[in-house]
Amino acid sequence: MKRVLTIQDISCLGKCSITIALPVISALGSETVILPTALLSTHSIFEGFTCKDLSDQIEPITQHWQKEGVKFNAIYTGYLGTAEQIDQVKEIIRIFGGGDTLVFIDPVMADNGRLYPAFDMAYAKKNVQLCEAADIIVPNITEASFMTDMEYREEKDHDEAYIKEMLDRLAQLGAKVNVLTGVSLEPGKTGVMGFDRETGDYYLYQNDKVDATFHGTGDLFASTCVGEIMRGRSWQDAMRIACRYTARTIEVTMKDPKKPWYGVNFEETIPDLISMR
Ligand code: PXL
Repeated sequence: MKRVLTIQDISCLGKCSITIALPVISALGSETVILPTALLSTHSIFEGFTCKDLSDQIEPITQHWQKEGVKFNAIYTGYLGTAEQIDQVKEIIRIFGGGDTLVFIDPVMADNGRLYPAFDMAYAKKNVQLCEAADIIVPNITEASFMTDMEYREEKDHDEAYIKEMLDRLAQLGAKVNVLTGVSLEPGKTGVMGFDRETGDYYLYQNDKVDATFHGTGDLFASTCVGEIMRGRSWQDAMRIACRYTARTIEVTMKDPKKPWYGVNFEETIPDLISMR
């Protein structure tokens, strides 16, 4: 069985980060090891969330794993807390990465043109260093605009030249596969475009756009990609399945009159995910 280490926060309530990664990657058949970076009462879009930084636990936990000789098939990072934690994660990648271990980085920090409440521009720039250490990165357009110093454009203003330039600039940071999420190259469509720096290939996949934004969908997409790659799929197939699964989950969530405002009903669609091709 493949073993995935995921490094991100625990938002006790909020359906994001570890509370999505753990069920989704496990459902796709990999053992999921967690390294929580912080403990929050809710995700940071709630007013008044509490946050306990867990940076001081990272070294003792990983030292213990080293003593136990633990190895990972993938290291997947999402929402981290501070610039210092990015340095800690780089060290974890140095220790546990290398060989066939996939380093999958979702530089979670922003969306819709704006940084999340806990972050500043210095943190956004620091994420460049994390992407340098990655095999695959999956920023959204906002995150990529901060890391590449390009202007942020809304979906209605995307065109192929803008997306390809952003992908080329991301590739210069160093990852082999660079994937932009939230790409819209046709009216009424949304999806992802990826670029493989080694082969020079681009890959575009778009779904019909659902006119709503839901929290946690980026984490659902990234966790599905990691789980599918661990199942042996190519990055292109993993992205396509992750897009379809995320879109399906949004559709199902929209139909629920009692849906929570803070996340999607992925619990309802996990059975579909397992058989998706
Ligand atoms: O879904 C990304 C995410 C993860 N963790 C926390 C967040 C967010 C997005 O806002 O606040 C704590």
